[in-house]
Amino acid sequence: MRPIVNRLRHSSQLIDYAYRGIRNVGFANAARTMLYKPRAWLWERRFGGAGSPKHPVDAGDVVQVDEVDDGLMLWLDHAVCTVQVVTPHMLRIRVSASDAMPEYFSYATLPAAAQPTSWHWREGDGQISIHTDHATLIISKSPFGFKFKDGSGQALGAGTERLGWDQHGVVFSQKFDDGVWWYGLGERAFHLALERRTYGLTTRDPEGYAPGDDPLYINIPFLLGVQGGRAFGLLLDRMSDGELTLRPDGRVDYQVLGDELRLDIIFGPEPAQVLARYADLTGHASLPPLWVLGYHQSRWSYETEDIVREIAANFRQRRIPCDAIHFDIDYMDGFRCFTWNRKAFPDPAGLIADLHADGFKTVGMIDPGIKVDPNYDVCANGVQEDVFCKLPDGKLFHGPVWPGECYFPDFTHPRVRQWWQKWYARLVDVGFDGFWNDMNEPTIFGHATFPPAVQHDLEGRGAAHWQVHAAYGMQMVRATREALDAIRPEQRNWVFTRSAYAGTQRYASSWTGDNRSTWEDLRITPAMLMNLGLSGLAFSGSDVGGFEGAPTPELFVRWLSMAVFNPFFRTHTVKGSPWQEPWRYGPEVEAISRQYIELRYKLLPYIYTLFWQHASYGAPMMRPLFFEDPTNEAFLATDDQWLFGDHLLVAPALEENMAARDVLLPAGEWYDFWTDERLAGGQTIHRETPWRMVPLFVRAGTTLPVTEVQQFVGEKPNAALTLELFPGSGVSWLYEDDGKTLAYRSGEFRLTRFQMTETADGIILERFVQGDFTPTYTNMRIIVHGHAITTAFLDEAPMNMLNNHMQTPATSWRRLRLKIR
Ligand code: MIG
Repeated sequence: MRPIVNRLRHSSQLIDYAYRGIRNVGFANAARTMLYKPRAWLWERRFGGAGSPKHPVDAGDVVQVDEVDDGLMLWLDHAVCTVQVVTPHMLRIRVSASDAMPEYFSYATLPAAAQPTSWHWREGDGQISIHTDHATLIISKSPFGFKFKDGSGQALGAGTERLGWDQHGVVFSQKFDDGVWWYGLGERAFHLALERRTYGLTTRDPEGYAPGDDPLYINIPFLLGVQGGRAFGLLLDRMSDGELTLRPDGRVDYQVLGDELRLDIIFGPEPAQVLARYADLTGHASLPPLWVLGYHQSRWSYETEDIVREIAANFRQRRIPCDAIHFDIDYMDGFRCFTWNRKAFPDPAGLIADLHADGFKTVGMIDPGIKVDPNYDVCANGVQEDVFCKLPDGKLFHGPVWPGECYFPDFTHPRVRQWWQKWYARLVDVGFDGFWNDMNEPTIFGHATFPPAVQHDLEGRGAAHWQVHAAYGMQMVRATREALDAIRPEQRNWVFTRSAYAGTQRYASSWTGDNRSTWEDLRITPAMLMNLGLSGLAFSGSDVGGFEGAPTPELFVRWLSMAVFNPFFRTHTVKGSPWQEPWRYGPEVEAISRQYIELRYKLLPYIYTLFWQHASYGAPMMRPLFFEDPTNEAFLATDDQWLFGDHLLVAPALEENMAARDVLLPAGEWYDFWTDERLAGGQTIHRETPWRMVPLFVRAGTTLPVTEVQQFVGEKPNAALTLELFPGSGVSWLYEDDGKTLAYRSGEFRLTRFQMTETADGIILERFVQGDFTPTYTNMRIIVHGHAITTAFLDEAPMNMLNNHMQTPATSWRRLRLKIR
């Protein structure tokens, strides 16, 4: 219901969009798009559709059980099943409608995730049970079905209600507890706690979306469940299209094309533990270069060299920090990837060199479609080297996108990923620093994708497109990332993607695509980003100000101040919309935007540490309140505030004309970031929400590392690091390295643990350092919040404190003792 209502409400906008769409794609492409539909229909008639149609059948009973290395092999009436003990906290169940279990292959999971684990099994009473120290699986033999118990013995629902096959592939119904809270499932334009409804499992370009539209660009079939305060995870690792329904009674109905049900279950009980294990299973994100955490400015498109220069100059003249300018598709020559429109950009290398000299990094877009044009070298060479996807009759598949008819590289082929490298080398030579991969759902104009029968290599195994659909975008960004890593092996490379499948965090970060400049879109954004984070793809952001349409000054300010506390911080907007840079809304909004962007830059040491934590432990940077207490029902449902790392709580205004709002403070004590007021946690407080002061709170006991504002990362060597102390007891971390190379992997990093202890008359701060990296600064500034200091001792030497500020003579100190009033 909701999407339709939304659609109607915004129908004038949509008509406008459609009209602009035709104008943007051109009439020739509009015609090609119309012609693609019947072509696709003919192909489907000739080569078949998705899936392997089956007479409806159920798995049946267990006929025989064999123990194998790391689990059991079960023979069923109409299927085979394997149970693999992956780790003490992780089990993998595979059920296939075939005579023998097919070879295990997954783009999502890492083989190294399996650990030698002690386990045992028993048979009796019509049941088979498998136990590790932290997980139990109980299989009923007649009919076949299973249920789980976690480490505490808590049963996760009543078990399987149906497992079989029909014309849609696998059908599976599992009864979980009706009290389970569900999260994750990748990119969903819904609230954080997933509502009971059906979700599409596919990757798709919605061509603009509203809250409630589903599915979107990313398909991560991973659910995080919380039952009785204990968390578990379910990965339904299938790349083909499917559907998942969360029913009010706790039942989960799942259907997916193909023969195999594959379910990896991960136990916690802490949500953070599930996420850490999920990262071990599907891969950890790597540390991005530090500049990527600065502010990015984009639009579709900054169309000429002069415009790009003017945008860049404005940031510097107006002293609004900015690290990156994005080049959307119009920099290309007729949308041919790896070329330049020489009229608009006569000297790209010169332009980028000047931008570099001014401290800007540049990010260029690349789409998967390669224009069918024999005079275009990428196309000609690709045909010659046989890199493009084909139909079963051996003919090259082509379909219309921006450049007109396009061929598409088969990124599931290692040789094709290799081929991709030489073209990226060109753009790297011209100077692009980062890359942006779009349209990789893969999208064909006219709400279409590849026909199901298009052939893929799938690492030498061979597959039809419908079997790997969700991983096409992932393999594209994998190819891009591997290309960059081969071209610039000493650097950290960064690419971000619109489409993704489980495990994509190994290669790329993402953004939430074509949202709209509306309050309801802003309202849903933190929830979208948090659920992405609970699906392993935490490094993401939204188009600040909204993509489709134009934000009011108020909406722009609110969006920007919200996005300071998102992992990826970029403004972007659609073609034809008004300018959307921070100075377009008058001097007040400009000043406030500057203040928020400066706050982002001040917080970079803290934010960078969050990324290190994410890369190391899989914990998302934006954490739902229930990470504090998964038994708290209010926390389980809250998505208009979140924890940004261990120490900051942000509760932005996400509604129009909002003058004040309620804030849930988790247990413990908190400081108001703006006023230094010390507040008891475990209560709801009311806070005013002026444009300049997004409600922001710091946990008592925090040592918050901040740096001076720079106009871009690395503008000048940091002269000092500031430690902002919020008295209380607690541990804080600071991770530092050179921010750009891979030297940290051989020990060139510095990890500091700050242990703050509140005593009867003050606080003691101890500092423990590990690693070889030497930062550029030679002393530290210390600022104490919320309390007046009477005396200070640094390594027992008395120090002067002026207005709660002091400067350490060196960085080598170990212990700071403060008496406070
Ligand atoms: O069909 O490259 O989501 O960010 O500006 C639209 C043009 C293609 C969609 C992306 C958007 C980008 C736009 N792209």
